[in-house]
Amino acid sequence: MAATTYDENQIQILEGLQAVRKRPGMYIGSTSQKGLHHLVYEIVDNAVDEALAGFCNTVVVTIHSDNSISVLDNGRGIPVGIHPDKGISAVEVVFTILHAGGKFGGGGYKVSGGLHGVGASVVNALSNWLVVQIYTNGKIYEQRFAKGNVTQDIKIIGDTNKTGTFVHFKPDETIFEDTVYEFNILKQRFQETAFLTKGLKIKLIDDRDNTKKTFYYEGGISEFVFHLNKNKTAVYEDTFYCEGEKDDVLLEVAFQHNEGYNENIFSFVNNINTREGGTHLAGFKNALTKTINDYARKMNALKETEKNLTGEDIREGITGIISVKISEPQFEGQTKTKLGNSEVRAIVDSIVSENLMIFLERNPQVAKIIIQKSTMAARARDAARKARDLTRRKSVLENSTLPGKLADCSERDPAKCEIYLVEGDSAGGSAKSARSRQTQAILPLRGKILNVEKARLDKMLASEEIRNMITAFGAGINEDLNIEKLRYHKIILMTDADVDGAHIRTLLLTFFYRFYRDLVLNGYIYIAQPPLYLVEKNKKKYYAYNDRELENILAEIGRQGISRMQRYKGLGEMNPDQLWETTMNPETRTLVRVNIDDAVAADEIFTALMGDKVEPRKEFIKEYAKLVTNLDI
Ligand code: TTJ
Repeated sequence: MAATTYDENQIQILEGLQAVRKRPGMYIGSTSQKGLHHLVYEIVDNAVDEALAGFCNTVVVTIHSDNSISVLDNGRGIPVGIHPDKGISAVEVVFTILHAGGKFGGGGYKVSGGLHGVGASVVNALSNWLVVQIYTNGKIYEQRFAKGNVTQDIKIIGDTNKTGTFVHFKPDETIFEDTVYEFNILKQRFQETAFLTKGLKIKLIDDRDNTKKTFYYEGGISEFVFHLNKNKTAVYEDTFYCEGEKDDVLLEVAFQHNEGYNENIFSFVNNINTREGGTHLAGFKNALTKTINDYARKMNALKETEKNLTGEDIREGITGIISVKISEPQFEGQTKTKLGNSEVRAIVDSIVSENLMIFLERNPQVAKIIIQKSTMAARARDAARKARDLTRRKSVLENSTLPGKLADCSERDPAKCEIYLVEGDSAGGSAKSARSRQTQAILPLRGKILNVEKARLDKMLASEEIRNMITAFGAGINEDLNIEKLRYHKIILMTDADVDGAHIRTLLLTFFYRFYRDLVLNGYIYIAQPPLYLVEKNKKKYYAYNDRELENILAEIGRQGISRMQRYKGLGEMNPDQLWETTMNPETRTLVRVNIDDAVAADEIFTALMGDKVEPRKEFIKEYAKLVTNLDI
């Protein structure tokens, strides 16, 4: 009887993992670089869970020379005994049954887990080989797999006085398009995880070039806020921090204001970045507005006749983190990164309200600064509103007269319309003659368009380039944004393939991230991919979009008899026909859709480059020169 059950289970397991290998994208999003890195997060998240449960304080992630990955923790170790239902070891269950992670052990939260949170079995299925070792009961246990199949049953291979789990795997190169790990991508993620899991040490080792980084933050998200504000000038020293728990919702909040005008609040649920916010963020915002106003009234900083400070004014220049851990998160929204659990709102609201009032009473200096800053923001906003109502508002946000520079398309269905934002008038001219008039609109942008870092929205509206974009899009901006009115469902950035082009693209992405975030989340923003090289041989033209492609083309057609080889410096060097053929023709072009992570990266680069501190700018340019070019997506 037991044997029959085992067989049936075996068949189910094989079918399950086979399904993963057949449609990997369904389980890890994609098989590109992103999916490849996702495998590491899936494994590390298990160790982080053990840390959150309080049994582990160190995780070591190693990128080996062959681009295999190992993850070691010092937790209790995955149970090595036979699983009661399945008749196989718990280790084997974890690595061969879909969604098995955290199903046993009971108690505690299964809180982490990436966007997909699919578990170690998916990593196993997509690996050429995987070795797991468990250090427990004085012994080292080991089991091996290949493409998800057991190749060595669990066995004792030695003695140890440690406890922990070690997993070493090599992603299957027949499944992943890219099998080279990037240190900086993993570094970014694990630094964030370390900030969100205070007291956990995450060590990242790159054996390919002996790079090492260790992330450990005793102060957790307080240090995260400090880190985010490091290129800015804080207006008070003590970061607000609180933690609390109610009805199985764990909460941590930290914030600090800086001299700038932007609101930068990052929210997380179970260590997952909830880019679209949700009930936890709403609860926090409500508590902040209410408590600051209550305090200001109590202290007579707001007179009876004066109006309340608005949330927007209070959040001007704020940098904050809100992190909740809940056992059954419901994710909603365009990118499934919006927390939907309604009970969380009131819990966050009450914990923050209570702690913030205590903080303000203990730190009257800080309270005073926040109130003053908010009052100034309110005045500036009021003045701007009045000016705008009189002059610009109508013309900019409600006016339907399209900008003179815009060559609009004739189609009226936004779903079929695209607008190219083109760097420079000359490339703009080429694009205008090249385009398909029915569906493609062209808006040329001149020079460096704006400095959104230092400007409030009202000041930005003074820029003609900005006003032209807003009017052309036809959907308002920021809080007034109405996506239904958007005139184009593809907004395509087309800039030169040089440093200036990269800069303008960064500026535009930052602009969209800050003022048109919903368009980014909806996937309406794209980046055109003009070719980098033209090779001509026997009157035939070949275009290469990167160096590798150029090599491939040269290898294929041979280097003899080439009549022309050109490296394009700007779009202006292409005639309209070439521009159409290579970059604008919907049948043949490639567009890269901008995702929210690209926009966040642009915003970070931009803050460092344009913020008010000089030193970080120098540092940044040195350290991240490479990244700026990488952002050329
Ligand atoms: C489960 O409940 C009993 C004690 O051990 C718990 C557990 O599974 N702990 C655990 C799992 N610690 N570390 C892991 C783990 C670490 C890595 C790197 C990979 C995987 C799949 C699990």
